[in-house]
Amino acid sequence: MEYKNLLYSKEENIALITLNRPKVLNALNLEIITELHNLLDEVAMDEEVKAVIITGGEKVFAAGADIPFMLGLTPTEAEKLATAFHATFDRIESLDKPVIAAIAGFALGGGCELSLACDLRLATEDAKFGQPEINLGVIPGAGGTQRLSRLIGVARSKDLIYTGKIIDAQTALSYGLVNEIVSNEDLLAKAKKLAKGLASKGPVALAAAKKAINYGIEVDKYTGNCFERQCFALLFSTQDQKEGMNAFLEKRKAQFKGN
Ligand code: DAK
Repeated sequence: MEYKNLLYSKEENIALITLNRPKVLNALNLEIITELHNLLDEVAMDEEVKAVIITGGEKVFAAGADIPFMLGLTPTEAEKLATAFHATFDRIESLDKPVIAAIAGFALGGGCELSLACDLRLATEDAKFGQPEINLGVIPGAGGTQRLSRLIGVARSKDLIYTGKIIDAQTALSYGLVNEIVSNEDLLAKAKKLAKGLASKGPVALAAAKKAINYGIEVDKYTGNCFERQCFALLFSTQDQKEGMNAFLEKRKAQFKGN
């Protein structure tokens, strides 16, 4: 499928999705969000793909939702837009493959929220994060109030969302908002290396780990632990479990097949 606002390529088992609206710093409108959703559906069905990278390229991740696009929305239209954003970001979370956000430059507003839906975040030294919606008279509308507070805690989320302040990569790292800081030149190479490492793991076990963490954090610990046990038990029906444990005993690298 052709995408107007996205670049898409596959390298071995890795899917690389690049936001491609450079003139507006990859601002997110309904069209790019819908395209991203469709592409994620495509990636979900592609058995060759074992890990996904979402990036905005070398200069900017995304400067937020498209402000001119939002300006004249009625509440009903805003709700429709919010539903589309939520559906796309939920699709990242429900994708049974790990998704890495490779972030250079600004990840603001909806751009920061997009990164929050990903499993892991790599950021360049010059990356900047924030939820500046308050300065536009609104609040984060694509899951930011929920995902940010789950990831970095309520106090820091309130600080970012109430003040609209922008933080640098080091601060984001200290908050646990990003997993690692890398140099600008290394961003894509590091993201690919990480993705390839994940692609070599058992895909069924990785998908189970993602589900157990993502669903488990939404429920009480007892329910989460019950769910974890079921995911764990189910993995004993896979060839990958036999392969992983036999490989350990035979002192060789496991060759997982995803079944
Ligand atoms: N939307 C549209 N265009 C944008 C944009 C944005 N968010 N951010 C930048 N641009 C455009 C600029 O207008 C400019 O276009 P031209 O003037 O050249 O035509 C071009 O990108 C380059 O930007 P600048 O000239 O401003 O570049 P600078 O390097 O000087 O500044 C900046 C970079 C990122 C600091 C600045 O552009 C900026 O402050 N941008 C806005 C950041 C922001 O406020 N982001 C939050 C947007 S609100 C919802 C879903 C989601 C959300 C809300 C509701 N529902 C569906 C209901 C989320 C809301 C947001 O994300």
